[in-house]
Amino acid sequence: MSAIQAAPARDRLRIAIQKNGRLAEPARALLSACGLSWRESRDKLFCYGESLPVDLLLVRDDDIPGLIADGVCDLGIVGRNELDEQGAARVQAGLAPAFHALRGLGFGQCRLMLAVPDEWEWQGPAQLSGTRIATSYPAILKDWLAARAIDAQVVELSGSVEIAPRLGTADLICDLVSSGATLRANQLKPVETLLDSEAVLAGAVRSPDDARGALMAMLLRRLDGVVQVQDRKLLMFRAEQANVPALEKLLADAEPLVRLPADEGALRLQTMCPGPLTWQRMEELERAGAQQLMVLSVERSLA
Ligand code: PRT
Ligand code: ZN
Repeated sequence: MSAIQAAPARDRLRIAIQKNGRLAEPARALLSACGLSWRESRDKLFCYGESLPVDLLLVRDDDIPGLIADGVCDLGIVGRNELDEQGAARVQAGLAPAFHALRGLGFGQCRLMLAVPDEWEWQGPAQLSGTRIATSYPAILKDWLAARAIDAQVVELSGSVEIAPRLGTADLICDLVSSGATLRANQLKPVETLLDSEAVLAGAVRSPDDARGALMAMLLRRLDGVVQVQDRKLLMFRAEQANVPALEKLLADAEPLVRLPADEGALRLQTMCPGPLTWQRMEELERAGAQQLMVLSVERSLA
């Protein structure tokens, strides 16, 4: 008998998500919004799906791409930074691609950036030849340097990358940035973006063609319905005809206005806005003639 046996067929879908950390809560919230619910096990590593045959595995984010590659999990929610790093490392090691991003999920946004000491005068990537760059993303950084024919030394660190220049172990760093506060606190400034990242739903390059395939398709459709409406707001207001062109200009990023007749020759207008509608923006609309403004959240939609 062969030592390697085919994995037994599974009819339950398995999704790996971060156990603790930045992506843990939003990942669960997103899957709940897709109609999934679970019974948690005592060890809190496995959650048995109750509403659908979809189970969760709670792990470290670094383990998620590997669990998909090995077929232990079908899907995972992980930062694009982590997925791309492990994907690039596989390619650099001569392995075939095993996983890819299926959907961007609209949370966990950050950027993988090069940051140099404040006192550097940044003249562009050519300046990097001969420098030492500290990072936890060596594979992405090596690809980026190679694409620009820059000969720099990559110093791999698993954490506290931002203090490497002060410790003298590197000249600059390549790390994740969101607010930029960590860089500022370490007298560093961002100069180049290698990757715009967010949480993604990742899956195997070869998706299952059994019952799990159908479950996956259903989940993706629900997920699209949730993600699409995540930041969208339905805006409703009343306006005089004469003010509509100015209001349309202020709402250039929104869908075309739906116009319904209102009292005294005025119009009742409604549109879907892609981003958050701040108080400031509502007051601006009011000054341009919008009355009785109302902003409503969209819960779900099926396209
Ligand atoms: O235990 P486990 O291994 O699962 O967790 P972890 O510590 O590896 O990951 P975690 O929870 O810190 O991050 C998970 C994912 O969140 C990352 O892979 C990114 O996709 C995403 N994310 C979004 C971030 C950030 N924003 C972020 N700001 N991950 C890390 N940071 C760190 C960054 O490394 C730097 O140290 O925050 C600091 C910079 O933040 P600002 O706001 O000061 O710029
Ligand atoms: Zn991690």
